[in-house]
Amino acid sequence: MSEVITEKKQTIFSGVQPSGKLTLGNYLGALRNFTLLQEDYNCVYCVVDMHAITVRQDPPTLRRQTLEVLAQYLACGLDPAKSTLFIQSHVPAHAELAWILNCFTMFGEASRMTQFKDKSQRHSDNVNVGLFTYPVLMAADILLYQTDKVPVGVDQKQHVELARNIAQRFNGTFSDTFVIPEPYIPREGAKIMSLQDPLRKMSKSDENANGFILLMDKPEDIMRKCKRAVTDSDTRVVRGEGKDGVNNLITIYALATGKTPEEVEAEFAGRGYGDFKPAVGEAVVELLRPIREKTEDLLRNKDYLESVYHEGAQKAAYQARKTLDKVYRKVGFVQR
Ligand code: ATP
Ligand code: LTN
Repeated sequence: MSEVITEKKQTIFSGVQPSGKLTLGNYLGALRNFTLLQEDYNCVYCVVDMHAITVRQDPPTLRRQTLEVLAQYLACGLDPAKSTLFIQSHVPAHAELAWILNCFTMFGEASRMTQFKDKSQRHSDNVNVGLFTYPVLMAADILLYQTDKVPVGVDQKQHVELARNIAQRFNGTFSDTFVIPEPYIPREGAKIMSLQDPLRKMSKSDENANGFILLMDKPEDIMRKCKRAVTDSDTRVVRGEGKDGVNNLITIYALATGKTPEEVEAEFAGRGYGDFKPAVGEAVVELLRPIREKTEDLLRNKDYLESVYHEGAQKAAYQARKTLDKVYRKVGFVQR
């Protein structure tokens, strides 16, 4: 008797905050991989608006940015027929599971999260409890979908590890309930650095707009920012210690053109930064052009966006509810 073995696809979950405009760092560290993964995995991607309000947001702006992130998911190639795309606040199970997981997270381990330490320094006038329990909500996001892999930039690795610890603690206390997730961090592009301060990560909340490139930046702005990028007093386009600015530009150029860093070094051998920086600019302009144009188109079609997030929330809620029901039973809540 012949037997067809169909392996169950593994599940991927990730999210992006609508806390500003997306940068080239968000794209190369996260969104680009979301798209690559959707062919081989069961993918669930969320716009995490509930995470965004851990720092003050202007409500109309938050609403607009939430749709912008969804449009950018689609513009980067995510296909609602293949991946589940939704808005976090539309699926109440996220908040519900987060509460339970709060009771399985130790105060000490939450206190060690470096993002909390950074953000509470940067927003010292608003160190709210939500900012502190942010990683627990993130664990709920991940664990609700029985996620195997979480594609993120390297700055989120510690949060995924916390989600693993919480899942293991819960499974150990009761019995196997959650799949233990793993971070999925790209080899290249996991931490794109600021163009103005290459020792800091490129961040959309940087006060200096020359430090980041936005997916929606106009070509002339991208060219200007690349030409002004901070490099070093050496002139060679090679990677090396202390050449953080150049290392970063080589990574960006390599990812934008599909070349390896070695090929980039060979291409610019004997040529200086005066040639290299505009070439990086042009490569980024071409990489982002179709994404920007597609996003602009989609944002003119609110009905379509609405149909995507409605359908996505329905699919997500079904999966999430299955896990939440199991959790409620295990902790001893009376069935409704
Ligand atoms: P902020 O910059 O305001 O702190 P953020 O960009 O880190 O916010 P998100 O928008 O939620 O926060 O991040 C979405 C994804 O992009 C995450 O997976 C994160 O790891 C990744 N990411 C963010 N910045 C970079 C970067 N500079 N390089 C690579 N990946 C990044
Ligand atoms: N904290 C993440 C955003 C995020 C996320 C998630 C990423 C919220 N929930 C679940 C992966 C999986 C950030 O990038 N700042």
